[in-house]
Formats: sequence, C-alpha cells, structure tokens
Amino acid sequence: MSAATLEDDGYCVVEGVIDGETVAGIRAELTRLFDATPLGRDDFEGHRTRRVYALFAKTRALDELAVHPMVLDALDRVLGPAQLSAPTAIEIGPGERAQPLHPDDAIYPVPRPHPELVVNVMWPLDDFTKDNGATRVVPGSHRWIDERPGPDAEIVAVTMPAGSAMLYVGSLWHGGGANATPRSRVGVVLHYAVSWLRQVENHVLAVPPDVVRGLPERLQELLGYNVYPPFLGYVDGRHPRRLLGGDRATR
Ligand SMILES: O=C(O)CCC(=O)C(=O)O
Repeated sequence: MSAATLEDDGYCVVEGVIDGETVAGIRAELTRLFDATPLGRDDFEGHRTRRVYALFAKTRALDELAVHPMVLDALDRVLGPAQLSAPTAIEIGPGERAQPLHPDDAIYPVPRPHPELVVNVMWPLDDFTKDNGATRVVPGSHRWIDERPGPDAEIVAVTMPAGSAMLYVGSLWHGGGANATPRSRVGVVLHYAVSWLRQVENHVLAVPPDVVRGLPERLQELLGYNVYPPFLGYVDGRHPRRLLGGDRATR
C-alpha cells in the first residue's frame, strides 16, 4: 500500500495485485480490442486515445478483476451496495495531451459535499510513468466543495508498476496524463457506483443476456441484475436475476 490512503488522500495504490503472466494475457486481449476501436472524439476521450466500452460484452479477460476480493471489500466499506458503472479500457497513444482534470461523480447532479457515490479501480497493464500518461490526481481534492484545481494545485502523477491497482474515489479531481513516449499506455478503469444510481453505461443492454448467464453470480449482480434493498430495480415485481433463469431466482 502506498503512503497515500483512500480516506485521507482520495486514492491509494496497492502493488503486486496481479502477476506478470496475467497482466500480459489481459494486455494482449485488449490489444485485439483496441485494434478494432476508433480514436476518441473530444478532449475528454482524447484524440490519440482509444477507449473500449461495453467491456463485459467483448472480453472475459476482466471478469476476475471486477470481483477481486480486495475491490469488493473496498466497495463495501466506501459505498455499501455497489454496481459496475463505467468500466473502460483506455489506451493513451503517443503524443496524447493530458486529459482535463475532473471528478467522476460530477456526472450526477448531486451538490458537494455528499457521501461517496463512486469508487474507481485503475488496473495498469503497463508500468505507469510520468512520461507515458500515468493518471494525475490532486491529493485531498475529494474534500473540496466549490474549489477547482488552479495553476498552483498540487498534481501528482501516480506512477506504479503494471499489476498494481489504484483505487480512487469519484469526488477526487484527476485525469489521464500526457503520453510523451513512443509507446501506448494501457490501463483499465473499473468504475463502480452505489447501486441506487443509474449506471453510466447501461450494461443490461450492452451485455447480451446469453453472455450474462455464463458469468459468476457476483458479476451478474454488478452488471445490474440485482436490487438495491428492498426492491429498487425489480422487474415485474421480482428480482431481476429471474430473467437469467437458474435456481437462485427469488422474490
Ligand atoms: O486514463 C486515465 O489515467 C484516467 C482516465 C479518466 O480519468 C477518465 O477517463 O475519466
């Protein structure tokens, strides 16, 4: 665990969460997906950056990361009942400029301060360096109310080896870095939100039900086949897992 902590700084890094062979396998699989993905459309997505959306419809390489026990434990502690919201694979290409800093939860019209709504896990599949576009964060900015990062803001490039996990809360100001190297920088952001909010990406439509049927139950729940207690998200008055068949169909 790095010196930064999720509570005090709004982010933290845990090194050595996945081994080199797993990293290489996921990176190779994502390279196949990036090759079929257009460049970004604006300054936020990046003009030399590719983003793969609908990830859980396109690959099985990230299933274990999505339900990693360390992640589920952090979600329980920070958010309570949670769901996958905007999982995205990001390849920052050579020559890309830094992404504008932003807090991810600004997409929701909820005034600050508020309880945390979002937790992100960035899984670097390359070593993240200052030069290749390591995610930049403004430590402690998750506590800001109306402030925005000005020219004097402390901005930290979160350097870490591939196989680490960086957790950061949705209220933290952050953004992808500039890539001044000749090689792309690949990372996967698994973005989770409290399960009483609308998911940023609609996974129930994005991931075909036949694919969802083959997934571990916890991942099915995280994709949206779940209720926020007691019954937010029911389908025809019943638990949405009934749509997937199987024996655990209740309520
Ligand atoms: O690629 C990164 O390092 C961060 C990307 C990001 O913050 C975003 O797209 O919201």
